[in-house]
Amino acid sequence: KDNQRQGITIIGVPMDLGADRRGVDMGPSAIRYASVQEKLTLLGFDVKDLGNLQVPTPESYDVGETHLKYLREITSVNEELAETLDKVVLEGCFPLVLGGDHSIAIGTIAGVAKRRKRMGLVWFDAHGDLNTAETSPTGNIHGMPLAVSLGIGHPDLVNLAGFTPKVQPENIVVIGARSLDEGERHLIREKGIRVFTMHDIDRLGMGRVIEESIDIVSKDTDSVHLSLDLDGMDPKDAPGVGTPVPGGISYRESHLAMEMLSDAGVLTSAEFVEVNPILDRKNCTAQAAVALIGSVFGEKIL
Ligand code: 4U7
Ligand code: MN
Ligand code: MN
Ligand code: MN
Repeated sequence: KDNQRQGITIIGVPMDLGADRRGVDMGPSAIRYASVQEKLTLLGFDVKDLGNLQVPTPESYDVGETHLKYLREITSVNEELAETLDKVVLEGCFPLVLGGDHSIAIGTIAGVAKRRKRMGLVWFDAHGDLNTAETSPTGNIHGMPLAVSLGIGHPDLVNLAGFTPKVQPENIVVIGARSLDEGERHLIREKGIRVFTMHDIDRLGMGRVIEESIDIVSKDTDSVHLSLDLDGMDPKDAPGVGTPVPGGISYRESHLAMEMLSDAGVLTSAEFVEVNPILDRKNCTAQAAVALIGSVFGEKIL
């Protein structure tokens, strides 16, 4: 693959309106502090950092409907994110989005899917993020972005960037799931989404999980987005997340996953979300994110 010549454009989205725990807005800073740009430059890429999008402070806004908290503000940030990413794609650069809570995937996916005929999606997460206002136990929008990208949810979110759905269920894989709500289980069955739970990863091994995943996300697609929620990893390796769930993907398994995706040469965009430095230990979660980003872009041991 000649992605060695490709440009990478970094965009930070210090979003914390989609989650209950504060501090995730500092995720982009923590990942930059862990030397993401230096790593990618050393790997031979042409890296441009656009800085952070502006995100409203929760203290200065009304939460709005409690089953869709901060809907207005989250919608407008995601609109701007989608427009920004559309330009990055048009320039031929690889968009690398740093979060922020996972509600930003709504805008990321809208932006990177806009010019594509059909996009594959790798959703690395402890959670399904397949809730709607009706099924969500919390009303937090970071638990809804995968449903929204499938065209299910509030019209303002679903119709972002003027088209829906952004992705077809048969081109999605969820990897690392171990905390699903009842409505999410229902939707997974109804849509036939391929979910590799921790049980599946234990049984099959990460190698086979990724082989199967690559088939699913690249079948009839012209692009593949990686949406990586750091809580997909085990909290022992990535403690700095707002909604940790024990029994997750190990540091080594997560690296294998990124290396295999990189070797397959299928990825066209990526985002790393839910890093919360306030809950972290010595920035190790942001460091894990940067190590994984290295593997995504071809870093090898030997
Ligand atoms: B994340 C939850 F109820 N399912 O909807 C919800 F458990 O982006 C958690 O994956 C969502 O971190 C977690 O609020 C969202 C809850
Ligand atoms: Mn999660
Ligand atoms: Mn998530
Ligand atoms: Mn979270």
